[in-house]
Amino acid sequence: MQVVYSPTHLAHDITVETFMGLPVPANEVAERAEKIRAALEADGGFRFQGPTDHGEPPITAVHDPGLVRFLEVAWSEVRRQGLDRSFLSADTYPNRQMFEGMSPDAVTRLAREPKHAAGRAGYWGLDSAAPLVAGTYVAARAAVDVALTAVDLVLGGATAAYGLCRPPGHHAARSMYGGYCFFNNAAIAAEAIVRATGEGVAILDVDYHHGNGTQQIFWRRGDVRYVSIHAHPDRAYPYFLGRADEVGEGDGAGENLNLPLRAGATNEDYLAAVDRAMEAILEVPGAVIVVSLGFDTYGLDPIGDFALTTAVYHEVGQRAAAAGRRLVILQEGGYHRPSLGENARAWLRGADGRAFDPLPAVGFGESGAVAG
Ligand code: Q9C
Ligand code: ZN
Repeated sequence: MQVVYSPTHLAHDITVETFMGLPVPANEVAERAEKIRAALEADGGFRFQGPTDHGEPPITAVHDPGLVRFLEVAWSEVRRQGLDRSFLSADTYPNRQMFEGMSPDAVTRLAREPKHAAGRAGYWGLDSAAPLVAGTYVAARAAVDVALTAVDLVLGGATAAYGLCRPPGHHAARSMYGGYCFFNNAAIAAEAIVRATGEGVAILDVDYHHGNGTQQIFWRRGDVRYVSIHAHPDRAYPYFLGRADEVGEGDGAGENLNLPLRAGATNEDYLAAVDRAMEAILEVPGAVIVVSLGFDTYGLDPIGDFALTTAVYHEVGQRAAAAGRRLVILQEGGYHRPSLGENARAWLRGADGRAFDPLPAVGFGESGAVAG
């Protein structure tokens, strides 16, 4: 399988995030992508290439140009405004209730992008867990190019391609960043495929978290079906979206499928959900599936509560490929650094129809890791 990777992700050099107001060691760190790269290189069965520059139009095809401009200038604004910080995180968010009782006209007039960087970050941001640093914008742009280069490979005839995107993307909505995500790599990829082929696309999101951004972007679209397996929002980020009754509206009615799972979900629970998801994907025409691939479903993940093992990733990769459609596989989350490389190898070898044997040197005592 072809892998697209760019070292530019290293510029998004994050060490701290905040969780419920407290600074904590960052989860979405550069080491994640480097672990995956090292494991795929050691495997020997993957061919690496860099991304090609696709410019801004594919991004503004799904995102508000205002979001792009904010992310581009945010760090220079932090400096220009003399803010003594190593990262930008919002101070104030425009809670909907701030404008309660005001007419839609008044809200449009008053709820505008503020001047102060701490307010601008709140205007465009969802949460305080996505710190923005000096190199965030170039890294997020490179992640988009990685995704679009994987699209090019698949539209050029490859059965599957893997984009090692970092930062991830599926929490980023049309006009909002958040959840470690800045641009929605998977949504940008899906939209590029629709525009290039004139065909519908299905998105399979197997990150532990609900991809609220991808759901929002395609909510009213009849040509992009979004199917997600994730932790129930009653107990997990992004809290406000991800329930089974969110099915889309207008042309998109029935095109959104959320499969929320309980805490402690097992390999068996998970594979049952994967089968439902693939069934829904095969109902709609289209030659390509975009996969939002997260490994925060792993049993040892520090922010997830599922119980999946490495063996199940190999199986999920196989079942995704069994649809007989071409796969654009894009990296989302996954925060247990020691297992990321092996889990990615297992998934991608499964998608390639190859057996998976753990690399003994990097195993860490998990039973049941051998499959196929
Ligand atoms: N205690 C992705 O997996 N909240 N984003 C973390 C940790 C934000 C996850 C709370 C989680 C965002 C792409
Ligand atoms: Zn996640």
